[in-house]
Amino acid sequence: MNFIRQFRNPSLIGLAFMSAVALFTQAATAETITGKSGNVQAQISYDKPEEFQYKNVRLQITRAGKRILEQKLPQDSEYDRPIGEFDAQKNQIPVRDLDGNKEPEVIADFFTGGAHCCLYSLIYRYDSKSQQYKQIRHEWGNAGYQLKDVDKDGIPEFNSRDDRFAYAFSSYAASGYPLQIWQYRQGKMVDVTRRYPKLIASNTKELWQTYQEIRQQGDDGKGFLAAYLASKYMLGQGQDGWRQVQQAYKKSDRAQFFTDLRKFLRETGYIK
Ligand SMILES: [Ca+2]
Ligand SMILES: [Ca+2]
Repeated sequence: MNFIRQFRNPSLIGLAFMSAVALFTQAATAETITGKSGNVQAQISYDKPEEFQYKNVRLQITRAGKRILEQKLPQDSEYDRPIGEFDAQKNQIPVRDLDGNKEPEVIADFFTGGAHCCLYSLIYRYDSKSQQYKQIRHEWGNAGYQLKDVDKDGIPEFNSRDDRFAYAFSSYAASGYPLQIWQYRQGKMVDVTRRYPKLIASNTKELWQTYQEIRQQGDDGKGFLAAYLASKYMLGQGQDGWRQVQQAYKKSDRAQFFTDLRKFLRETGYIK
C-alpha cells in the first residue's frame, strides 16, 4: 500500500478526520468501577485513560438510591490509577463493614504507577450525625493489603506487611517483611499485628526459611534477617533472635550491619 497516495486521497483524509472524532468521543467516555453492600452503592468513574493518566476521577456514594457523596478524588497526580480491591479476582470497590457497626465503609484504592510503588487507600465512613461521609487515607507502600477476617470474628482485617523494610538492607527482590495487620476502628487505622502471635510465628518461620533459600542462591540474606529479627521482637523473643542473627551473619561488615539493624528496629518501633 502506498501511504502517500492514500493520504492524498481526499476521501481517506475525510475518513481519518472521522476516526479522530471517534477517538475524541471515546476519550470522553467514562470508565467505572462499582461496589455494593446492602443499600450502599459506590461508583468510581474516570475518563478513558490516555498516556497512563487518569483524569476526572470521581467517587459517588448513594444510600437507598439517594446520592450522599459525589466528589473528585484527591489523586497525588493524574498517574494515580483507581483500582478495584487489591488481590481480589473481581475488579470491584470494597464496600464492607470494617469496624462491625453494621454500616459498610467504602474503600477507594489507588496505584501510583512505577515498577512497584505505591498503593494507597481512601477509606470513607458514614457519619450518621452529619449524614456525610468522612475520609481517611492509608499508605501501603509496595505492599497493598488483603481484606481477610484473620480472627474469624466476622469483621475483616487488612492483612499486609511492613513495607518500611523494602530496600532497607537489600534490593527489592531480596527484601523480607514482617507481617502487618491493621484494623479500622473509630475512623482510624490501628496496627493490631501483635494480637496475632500465631500468625506472626508462622511468618517468622517463613522468613527464616526464605533466608536460608536466598543464602543458597548467593545473596547475603540481610533483607530477610532484618525482617526475621523484627518478627522475633514482636513475639517477645528479641534476644533469641539476635543470637541467631549473629550466628548466621559472618560477613566482614557484620558489626556495621548489626549497628544499622538495631538502629532501624528502634526507629520502626520493634525495639522499644
Ligand atoms: Ca462500619
Ligand atoms: Ca476479624
